[in-house]
Amino acid sequence: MATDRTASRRIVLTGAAGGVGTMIRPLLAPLYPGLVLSDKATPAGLRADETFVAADLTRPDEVAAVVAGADAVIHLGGYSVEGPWDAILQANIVGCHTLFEAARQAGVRRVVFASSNHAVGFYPRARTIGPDVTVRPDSRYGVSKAFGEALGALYADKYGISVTCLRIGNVGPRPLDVRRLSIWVSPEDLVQLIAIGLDHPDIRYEILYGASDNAAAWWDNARARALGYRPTGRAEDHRAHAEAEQARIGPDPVGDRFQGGSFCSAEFDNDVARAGPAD
Ligand code: 15L
Repeated sequence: MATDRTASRRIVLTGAAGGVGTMIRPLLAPLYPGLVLSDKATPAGLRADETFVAADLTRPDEVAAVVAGADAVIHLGGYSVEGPWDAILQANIVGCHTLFEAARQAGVRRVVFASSNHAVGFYPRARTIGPDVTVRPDSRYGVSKAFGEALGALYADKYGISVTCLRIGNVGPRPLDVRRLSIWVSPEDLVQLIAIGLDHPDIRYEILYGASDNAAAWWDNARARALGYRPTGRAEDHRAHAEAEQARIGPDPVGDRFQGGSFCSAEFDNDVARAGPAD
């Protein structure tokens, strides 16, 4: 892959103090020297050679200060699970718009947006989906991620920002349960996808799945592979652990049917046969 990776690029990581930010910070640092970390709170274990700029995503002045002079933004910031509407609205909808708008005004060339599998969580597990399916969010959180994907498309098409939306499954050292055998992504593989978003010369607007090389995958990630993605994590290597954990969790008649799992069954008040796409 020809890239435009250079040492002089200023790259901003929002949500740097969160769970995913904490896992990928040390992997990004050698690839992107001078990475600027941002969050509301100072990340734990901030080293002297790391740069941190505090910002609340709902404060345009603070976000503008963070992205000033930036070439690219990795946007992990916001609410990362289901929550009350007002919290999701502020952090993920207002916050995402504030980020994209500040990026546009600052002349940022690329944004990698942390979307989520929960934008499409109501697809049944029996179906393999690609990046171009209609969104079927399973939560207010999932709706906010679908919003972020749509906003990214607007800023790509109207303002020429290169935008990569990663529909991330579950990031961690290994899959936590049977559902995660299908959607797990190792921190290393996630960084590989982020690097494609930051460096690949052909990206206008892409939706890619944030998943490792999982034999039980529900997602067709051929587009990511065409862009050079070569995942090294294999969920099957951890099957025994995932199945043991699953036995402790027990059945979820609604969640077990859909890709979004417990995000689908939470607050569920429908006939299960009427949920998700009809076909
Ligand atoms: C997500 O989008 C969440 O950020 C994460 O906490 C997990 O719940 C993950 O999805 C998942 O689906 O496992």
